[in-house]
Amino acid sequence: MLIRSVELYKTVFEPGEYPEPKEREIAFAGRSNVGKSTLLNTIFRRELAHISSKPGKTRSVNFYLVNSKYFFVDLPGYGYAKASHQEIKRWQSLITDYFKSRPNLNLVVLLLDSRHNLQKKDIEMLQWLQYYSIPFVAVLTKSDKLSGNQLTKMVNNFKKELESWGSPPIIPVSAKTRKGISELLNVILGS
Ligand SMILES: Nc1nc2c(ncn2[C@@H]2O[C@H](COP(=O)(O)OP(=O)(O)O)[C@@H](O)[C@H]2O)c(=O)[nH]1
Ligand SMILES: [Mg+2]
Repeated sequence: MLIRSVELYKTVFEPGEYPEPKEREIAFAGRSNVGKSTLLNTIFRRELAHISSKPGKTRSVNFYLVNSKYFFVDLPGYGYAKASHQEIKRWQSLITDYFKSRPNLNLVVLLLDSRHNLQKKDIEMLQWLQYYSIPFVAVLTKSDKLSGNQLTKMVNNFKKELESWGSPPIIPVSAKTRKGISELLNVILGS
């Protein structure tokens, strides 16, 4: 899949305020600071997604219109250590409301840091994906920070950990080297 055009179509702060669905919708989810904005900018080849110096700041659902017919949706990052109880509640209602409301959502790209094993908050997200029966692919971010051997080891670890979650495709990526980007786009197109 080639990205021919992309625009930030709508930013949503409250549950329910979503745009009319397009042909297909792909959502990007992951812990705060996992590299979600950087990955989106790398996919788009444009600095559209805001890379925050203050983690946990983005509390909106951003709809990017790609090639005039797909929505790529940037979900708010989770697991920010300093988030208040109220912020976490708000985040949960945004995400669950989003998962419930989007008929054309057919894939979630779940970002995981290639250097760490699954975290508690990632498991929570996996439970939601399972509960709402949403297919997903696991993307291992910042793979340039690992040596070849370390990365192979982590991919195998994730493979084992994700067996009980339906053995999704696992794609190591790097925004620095563009490793895995075209493979990810092919998976998205094939979804
Ligand atoms: N080395 C490396 N750093 C990355 C990569 N992707 C993101 N980062 C860095 O990780 C930090 C968090 O990235 P950001 O995209 O803001 O994360 P977000 O909170 O998930 O949107 C930033 O300092 C990025 O420069 C990558 O592929 N390689
Ligand atoms: Mg971000």
